[in-house]
Amino acid sequence: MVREADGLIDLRSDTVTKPTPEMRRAMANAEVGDDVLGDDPTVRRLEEAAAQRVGKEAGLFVPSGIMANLVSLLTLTGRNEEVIAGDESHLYTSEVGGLGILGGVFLQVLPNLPDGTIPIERLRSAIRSAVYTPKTRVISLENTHNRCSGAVLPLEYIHQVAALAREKGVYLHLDGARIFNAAVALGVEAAAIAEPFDVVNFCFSKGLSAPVGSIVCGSQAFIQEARRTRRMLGGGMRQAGVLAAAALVALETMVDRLAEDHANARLLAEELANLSGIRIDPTRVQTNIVIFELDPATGWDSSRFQQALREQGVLLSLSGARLRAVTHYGITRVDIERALSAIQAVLQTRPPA
Ligand code: TLP
Repeated sequence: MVREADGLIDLRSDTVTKPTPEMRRAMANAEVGDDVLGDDPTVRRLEEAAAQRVGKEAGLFVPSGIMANLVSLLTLTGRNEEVIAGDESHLYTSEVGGLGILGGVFLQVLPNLPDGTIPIERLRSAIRSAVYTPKTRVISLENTHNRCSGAVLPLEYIHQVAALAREKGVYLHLDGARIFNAAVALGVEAAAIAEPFDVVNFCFSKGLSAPVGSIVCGSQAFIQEARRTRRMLGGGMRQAGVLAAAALVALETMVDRLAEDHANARLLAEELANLSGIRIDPTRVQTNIVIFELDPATGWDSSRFQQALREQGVLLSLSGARLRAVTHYGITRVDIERALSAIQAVLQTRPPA
């Protein structure tokens, strides 16, 4: 990525990534048509390639990760039914309660452990169908788990949840916004992670660096219904091939390099652990998300610290009351070293009165 003129080191999110030169060329040259009428050949190619990549029959291109979750879950549920998800899930913490507002669908939240899982027995006892409760229709997992420091769910755990879902007759959904980070960390194909899920979403616009777009993947019959849901949400896009072209390049060229982001995140986490005033368990950092806290003895709270670092040219985001740094395309090892020096410099000062 071309360094911005202001030289900022932007670790707020992997969503800040800009399209690569190859993506821009593909966008300029994309063959397009009206995708709502089924006429865009580039979108069709993307949907097939993406579905194949996660081992599903079909895919549906949508504008965002949030719409991918909405399309998936509104298609799998009806009014007065419910989705079970973790209390740290993006679905629960960051999507404005859309399932309830738009679909009359209840979200039953269970505590996430720090590794992003929810214990199987806790899930088992939460599934319900009594006449006086909403009926559980879906269990939704997140992998990697954003607010759990980008944790990767163990494959064995996913299979245990899938066995429970099958036994109880509920669907299994994956918010796999960063599924390729999980795949690269585990050294497996994304299809191996996706296999036990009925429906899988992932994003092109995060670590894969495409400008816009996410995908919903599942069976042919499911995607046919999901297309109606997308239309209801106003998510049908016309000459969307210009976006799909970038997403295709993302899928083809940007997956393997995620290992670099993981190495940079690990370096950042290990060095942060050596700084007094920072609280972090670096062994939790498996992918590209580093979440840490400040020792109250430093006198800093996270939002003032974030502001002070911004003045040093380093941008972090907040994850609840904690600070978050996300590594991505365009962030180098040297940037990480510079960010660490800036963090150290701020820690050596006291916040202004
Ligand atoms: N996450 C964003 C913010 O909203 C926090 C980020 O910077 O990490 N699922 C997961 C697991 C996500 O992390 C996100 C975005 C989404 C869904 C939503 O994707 P978009 O922003 O494309 O709607």
